[in-house]
Amino acid sequence: MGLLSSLAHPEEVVALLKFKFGGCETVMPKCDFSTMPPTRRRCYEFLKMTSRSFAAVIQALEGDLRDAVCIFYLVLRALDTVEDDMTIPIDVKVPMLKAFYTHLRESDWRFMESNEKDKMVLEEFPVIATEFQALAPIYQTVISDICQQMGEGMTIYLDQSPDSMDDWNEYCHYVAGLVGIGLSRLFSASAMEDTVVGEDTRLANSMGLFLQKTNIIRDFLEDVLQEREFWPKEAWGKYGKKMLELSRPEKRGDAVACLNELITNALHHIPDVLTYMSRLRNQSIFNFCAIPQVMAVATLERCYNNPAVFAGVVKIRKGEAVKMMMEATTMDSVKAIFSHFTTHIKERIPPNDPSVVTTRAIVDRTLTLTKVEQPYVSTSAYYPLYVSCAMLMGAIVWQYWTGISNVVNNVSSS
Ligand code: D61
Ligand code: MG
Repeated sequence: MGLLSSLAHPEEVVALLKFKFGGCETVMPKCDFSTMPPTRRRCYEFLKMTSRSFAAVIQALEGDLRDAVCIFYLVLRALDTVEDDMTIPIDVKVPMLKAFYTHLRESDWRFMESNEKDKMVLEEFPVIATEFQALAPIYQTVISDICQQMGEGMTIYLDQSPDSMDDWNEYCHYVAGLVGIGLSRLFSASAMEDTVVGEDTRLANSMGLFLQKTNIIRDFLEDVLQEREFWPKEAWGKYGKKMLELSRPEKRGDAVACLNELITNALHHIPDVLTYMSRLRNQSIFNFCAIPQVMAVATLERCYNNPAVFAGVVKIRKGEAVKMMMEATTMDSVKAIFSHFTTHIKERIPPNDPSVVTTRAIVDRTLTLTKVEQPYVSTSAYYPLYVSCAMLMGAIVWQYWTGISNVVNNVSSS
């Protein structure tokens, strides 16, 4: 959503101006590329080219963890670019995904037949492999292990969509839960976080599932129009024979009921997400983990009970995103943001929605877990101020206008 949409939310305009004029250096210190070997600098260029949402938070990580997470991202993005490429035949794709991790220890493997937007990470894979081999052995082990497991898992869902809710959890585990588990092992291996962070795989998995389910819910139309079906049949099968039917205007009621059911399912990961983040001790790691999570809950609120999901991709405003990015730096402010958007969902639960009881239960549980002193301030709290400012502005403009018209009248009458 463009910048203009934030004009009606002055506190977002303030955040955008702060962001524009370097107010987020504390949250997102820029890293200096001048001293880096060319292959490493090229990897950070790949990162900026392939990830809108993770590039800045990865670059803000401290110590040798930053390079490890950057390479981890590029290796998995390269693997995913093979998975997503609908022009690669399945009988070629399956062995490619299963053997992908072996290329990390080679010096010249590359793939030149991709038609995907991120194909550069496959065409210049030797650059990524070189930087992988320069990482500390413990980081190499984690990245290679996760890449192997994800490649295996991706082959299971190449020619079938998730059927049951358990299948949905399993698919999201392979493509995102494993990322959370790998990152947590990297955090502990860097000694910047306790060993429990890397050992508690259930919480780490939930961090990934909350993000991936949010993406799958939001990207319904974009995906279904490319015949990519990631919504579980157990949910949409109640309303039609084909997932695409949900996009028909005459099916909007059913579609929104299915949407609310999946959002309700995703909200059940919030207690784990909050527990996971409450264990983090390093500020740069906390910001890195918290920012994608608060963006996700804001996106779920925007999608909840919203028929626009079936007419296009619903996004949160740029100003809203920047405001949250600069505020999601403590557990209390993260809880306040989760509480804010959960309250908005609660206010919009339709009494006749099939998931009403389950939605109310998880919403109330989340509101209990996110009780904090300082609420997350959004537009509504500033209304009185805005109204008086608007009136003042109006008065000034009116004065100015009547002044001009008097002069004009005088001139024209003279
Ligand atoms: C803390 C901080 C970040 C976390 C986390 C915990 C747990 C999980 C994740 C990030 C991953 C969240 C994935 C959500 C976005 N979905 C995708 O990118 C899908 O591809 C998944 C397979 C490749 C995963 C690549 C990845 C993503 C983020 C990372 C990372 C690796 C490594 C380190 C840090 C962040 C989606 O791809 C969209 C696309 O093709 O553009 C798909 O194909 O389903
Ligand atoms: Mg994919």
